Amino acid sequence: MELLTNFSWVAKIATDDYVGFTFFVGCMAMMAASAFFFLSMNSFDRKWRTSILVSGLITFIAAVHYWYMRDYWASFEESPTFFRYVDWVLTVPLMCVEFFLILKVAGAKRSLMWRLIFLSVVMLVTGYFGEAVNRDQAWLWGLVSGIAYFAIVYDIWLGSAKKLAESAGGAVLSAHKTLCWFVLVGWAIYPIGYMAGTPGWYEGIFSGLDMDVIYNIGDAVNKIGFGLVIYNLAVKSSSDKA
Ligand SMILES: *C/C=C(C)/C=C/C=C(C)/C=C/C1=C(C)CCCC1(C)C
Repeated sequence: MELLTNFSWVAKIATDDYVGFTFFVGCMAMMAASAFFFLSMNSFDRKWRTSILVSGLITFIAAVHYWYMRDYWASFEESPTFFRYVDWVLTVPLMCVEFFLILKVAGAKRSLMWRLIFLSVVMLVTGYFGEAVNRDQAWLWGLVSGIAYFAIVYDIWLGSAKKLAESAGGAVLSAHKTLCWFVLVGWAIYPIGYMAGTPGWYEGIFSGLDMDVIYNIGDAVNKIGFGLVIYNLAVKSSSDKA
């Protein structure tokens, strides 16, 4: 009986537990966004359905991982680094696929998609090594990760993806531009979280910031934001024709 009364399926979240709070709210937000994207999918022109489906998959995969991360944090009060990076390694390549999908109308090739996917995987695997495996050298892993990140930024802002977006013009070009801003500014939140949570010469600059809170804010902004940009593109280009 003792055991039964002390055992509970839900953990308390203290009022000052910002990590626990943002895991909880993040989980709910990702679930709601997924329902929104999945349910709106069929009201659009065929050519946008895959893009909206992928938006929903991104937030859905995140919702499932947030469910586990919320629990992990509640049980151990430790960063759920492993779940975090599994989530990212599935969802960030899908965000790269979104660039390819919207640029397909301008003749984007699969090679663009694979290049962005490859760079994003390099960025994340090296980040994982710095955060979880070889923390003493976190700055070095972070640097390599950052180079891969800049290669992505270059490709979409100035490289081949940019040229395709320009030839597509109109709503596709403006959606592409907004996604570019998400990658440049929204994704830059992550290296700040990384520096707040790993040892290195940069220690102290971001002290007072909590790595998990920063990552959780970044995920909500970027994953749901990306999806809404695509949603908006589908709305615009469907009403253009009507
Ligand atoms: C939904 C999840 C997203 C959009 C995650 C993005 C993650 C990054 C852009 C991470 C970047 C990193 C660096 C550029 C250097 C330090 C290590 C990372 C992995 C935090």
